[in-house]
Amino acid sequence: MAEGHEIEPPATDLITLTRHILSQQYALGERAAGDLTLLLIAIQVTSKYIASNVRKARLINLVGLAGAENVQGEDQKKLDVLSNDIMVNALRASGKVAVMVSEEIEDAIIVGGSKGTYCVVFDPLDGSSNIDAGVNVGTIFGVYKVQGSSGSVSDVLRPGNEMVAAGYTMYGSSCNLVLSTGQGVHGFTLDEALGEFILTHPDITIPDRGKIYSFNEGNSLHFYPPTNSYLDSIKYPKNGKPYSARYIGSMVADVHRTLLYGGIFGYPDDKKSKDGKLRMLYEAFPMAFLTEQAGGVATTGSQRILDVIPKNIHGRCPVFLGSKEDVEDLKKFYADYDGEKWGTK
Ligand code: AHM
Ligand code: MG
Repeated sequence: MAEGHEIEPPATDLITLTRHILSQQYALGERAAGDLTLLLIAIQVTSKYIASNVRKARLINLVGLAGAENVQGEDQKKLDVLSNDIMVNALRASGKVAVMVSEEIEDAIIVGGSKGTYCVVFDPLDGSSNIDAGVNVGTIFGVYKVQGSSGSVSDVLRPGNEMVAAGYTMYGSSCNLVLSTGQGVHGFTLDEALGEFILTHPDITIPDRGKIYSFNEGNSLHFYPPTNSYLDSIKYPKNGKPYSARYIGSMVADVHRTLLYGGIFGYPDDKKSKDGKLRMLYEAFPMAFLTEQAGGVATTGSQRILDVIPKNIHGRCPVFLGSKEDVEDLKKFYADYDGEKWGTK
């Protein structure tokens, strides 16, 4: 074989997701009962099962509408409904969950008789508009610890900075699970032959500055002045090269790229959507948690996302997240912005 083309022997010490989660539990010593470990393992199984259905969707008649609307008044896709049921059943069966909130279900699910001490908020299949085209979609989740002796909705009406874990699974050309339990961000890739998530992206760190912006600029007619002025500043820079645009329309995919390559992802509030589009509990908070853990910044424009206190379980907030320097630049446009002058406050 020509020099430089030797095939590397396979690694003999794979770090699986289960091993990683267990090692984090062991590091806490006797303080850790292992409940979070079991909960995260349940989420891991749901991800494999949803991944398998997403991959086969076109072949097993899982594309298209389910014939119902969710609480947001959006048409549910068959895969939305299936993914939701997979998550609810697995989390309930784990015995570790007292409260669940799903994008697809109007009310919080209080798990009766549960001795579980955790609450899980999730979007079972985010990016539904991309499902039927086979474009990346994902599951987003966040975990809170129950505060009292039994779970109630107040346990999830808490800021994202109180989450104990957050992550997402992206169903794309590969299936990637990205997780943080507050000790950095670690990415795993599903090895389908082994049926295991393998650590492929240890300690993900967002570059301090990127070259990519990711906004749905089709909405710019409705954007407020600071959003458009910021976008102009990176498209028509006084010095240097303009930023590249990349927008998939699946938050999981757009945030995944932002974590790896840097840059800024934004879904602003605008004249049509006073709080933006993305839901706080199961979209904005988990992604803000991951972003900060990876060394980036996540803001509504005027406030740290993780400090926002949700008023209801499906509440929304504006989202700007990514590389520290890029998001700090955007924040300056918001700091200078006089909403009253523009008739927007
Ligand atoms: P969904 O939960 O109904 O899938 O909506 C959330 C998605 C996000 O993944 C994505 O960032 C955003 O909606 C895209 O919205 P738009 O199509 O308005 O650009
Ligand atoms: Mg969603």
